[in-house]
This record gives sequence, structure tokens and C-alpha cells, in this order.
Amino acid sequence: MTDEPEAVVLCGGFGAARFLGGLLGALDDPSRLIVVVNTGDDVVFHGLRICPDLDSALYALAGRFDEERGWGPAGDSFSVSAALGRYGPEWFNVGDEDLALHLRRTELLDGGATLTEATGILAGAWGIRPSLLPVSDDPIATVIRTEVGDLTLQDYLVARRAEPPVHGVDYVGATEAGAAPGVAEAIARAEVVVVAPSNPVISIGPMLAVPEVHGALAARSGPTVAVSPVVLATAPRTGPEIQRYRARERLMAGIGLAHRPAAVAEAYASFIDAFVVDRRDTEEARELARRGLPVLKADTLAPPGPPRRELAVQVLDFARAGLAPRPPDGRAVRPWPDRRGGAPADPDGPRSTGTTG
Ligand code: FO1
Repeated sequence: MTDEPEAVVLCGGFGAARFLGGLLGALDDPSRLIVVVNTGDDVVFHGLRICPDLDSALYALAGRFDEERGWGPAGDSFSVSAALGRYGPEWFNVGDEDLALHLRRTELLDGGATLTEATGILAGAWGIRPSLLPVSDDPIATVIRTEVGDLTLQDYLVARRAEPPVHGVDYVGATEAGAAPGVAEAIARAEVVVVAPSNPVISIGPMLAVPEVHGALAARSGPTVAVSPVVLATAPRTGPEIQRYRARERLMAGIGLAHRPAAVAEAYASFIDAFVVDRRDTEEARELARRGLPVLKADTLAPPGPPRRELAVQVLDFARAGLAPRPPDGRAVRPWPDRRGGAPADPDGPRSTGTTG
């Protein structure tokens, strides 16, 4: 038994919530999992501090995430939201049970707790065993620069349904923000770090824009593996799936990234050792392998239950294959090529994920 984290997962909302469900079942000791979550899309609504990505991770770890809707706890009702509609249009729909979480968080923050402390108390109330950490206690706001002006993320994504063409993305406050207590240490010490299949622009980008976070990732000696959120071979089907797909396509285009797994891998080139693509995206896997990146093909769209647990097992096993073995002469040997600390593999390739401001 060791205190070292077995795994750190960098998470956004929906894609990460799906992945976390499988991961919980794949770990022997869930208390050795540290879940680090984006806060760039946090919003104050009716005076309440809402942290959509932290909440998705919390509900996923509690086994309550509403996967069909894509946010909030499954089985929630919307009576308060409907009642509020009497006093003016409600563009953001907060469920009744979800409301309790935002009320309690706001109360804790108003009472002087940091976001890290408040999140620990809320996760504890749900009996969650992994550590759930915001990426930072300092304010970070993802701002989308569009044809109709600068928009906060929720304004762009929800109120405007990700329709305006995107010119760029700013992570306001990220450069000045510190990593939350425990985040940089966890990244440094974890056996494996997994970047969840989350939107690279609005979920992972804001976290990478925090200098301590990117620094800790780039300096890690253990393996870091990212799972592609983009699957080319399967078309999105449901309304929310189509909406997420289109939003990701527009946001990636807005910062000069093609909407394909290889472009996500390029954006992460300064800190990942290996990449996971969907098993159906064989051409992308071949292309990445040609560039010298170790690639795992897996069912990244696995449904809940044993298939999703199997995906997490495969990702963890793949990442562990990158743990440096201890040869008899004690020399450090990296089984994977050392890709860190340098420029992206292709200097003419896509730009990094967004700009900071
Ligand atoms: N997404 C929507 O598309 N419409 C909503 O009304 C909405 C409400 C909402 C309330 C609480 C919460 O935690 C998330 C909510 N989301 C809603 C999801 C959220 O806007 C985004 O999906 C994430 O910010 C992106 O990760």
C-alpha cells in the first residue's frame, strides 16, 4: 500500500464523466485516484456559483450523472427552473436536486471556504472516495471571441447554441492563476496521468493555460496518456451529441485545429507520451503511429457497464506500459520516446489550444 496517487485524470464535463464511470470500476483502490477538473466554464447564475465540470465529475463519481442530458443528476426535476420562467426567460436550466448543490457550494464559498475546500465537503457528502480537485482556486474564465463579440462560455454554448463562428479563445486569469493545492504535486507523483476524452479547447485548454499545471505535466517522469474526444468514424446521433460535436468542431476551428484525433494529439504534444483513438478511426491511428506516437485503439464510445470498465482497464494498462522499468544497473529507461518539453512534432502543425489573457 502506498500514498502515491495511482492515477490523475484531467477532466472537463460530459466526456470525462463517461470515462470516470468506467475508471471507478477499473481501480483496486479508488482513494488513490485524483480527479482534476476544469473551472473555466464556471458561472454565477441567480447569485449561485455553478461549476458545471466539477459537478459532472461529482455526479459521475457518485453514479448519478445524467448521460442522456449531458449534465446534472439523473432523474432530476425542473420545477424551480419552470417557476423562475414566470419572471423572465430562463436560458440556463438548473434542476431541483442540482440546485441544492449550488446553494450549498455558494454558502460555503461565502463563508470563506476555498473552491478546493468546498468541493471536498460536497464530494464527502456524496461518499466519493477519489479526491476531486478544481484545477485552481483562482478565477479562470473561458471567453469565446466570435463574430458577434466576446462571449462567456455558457453564453456561447447554451444561450447561443454554439452557432456564432469562433475567431479565438481566451482563458482570462489563467496565466496569473496558481494550481489548486495538491494539483501540481499529484501530477508530478502519479503513476499515470490520463487526459480524459474532453473538449481540448474549453475543457483541457483552460487547465493547460495555468503555468504550474502545464509545467508539472511537461516535467513528469511517469507516463501521460490522452484519450481522443473526437471520433470520426461514427456520426453523432442524439440532439445533445450533435450539439456537442458541432460545438467542438467550431471551437477547434476557431483556434486553428482540424476536427480530428491527430489534431488533438498535436495540441497535447508538449506533455503526452501516448494517445488513445477510437478503434474505428484506423487511418488516424496509422497517421499518429507514422509520426512516432505510441497509439492504442480502443472502443472510446463504450456503453456504460463492463464495456466502459474494459476501456478504462485498457487505457490504464497502456499507460502503465510506459512506466520506466527498473533495470539491474539502475539506469532510467523510457520504453516510449521522450516527447516532452519540446515543440509539437510537426513545427508547421496546428497552434496550441488557444491564447491566454
Ligand atoms: N447545458 C445546456 O445545454 N443547457 C442548460 O440549460 C444547462 C444547464 C446546466 C446547469 C448546471 C450545470 O452544471 C450544467 C448545465 N449545462 C447546461 C451544461 C454546461 O453548460 C456545459 O455542458 C458545460 O459547461 C461544458 O462542459
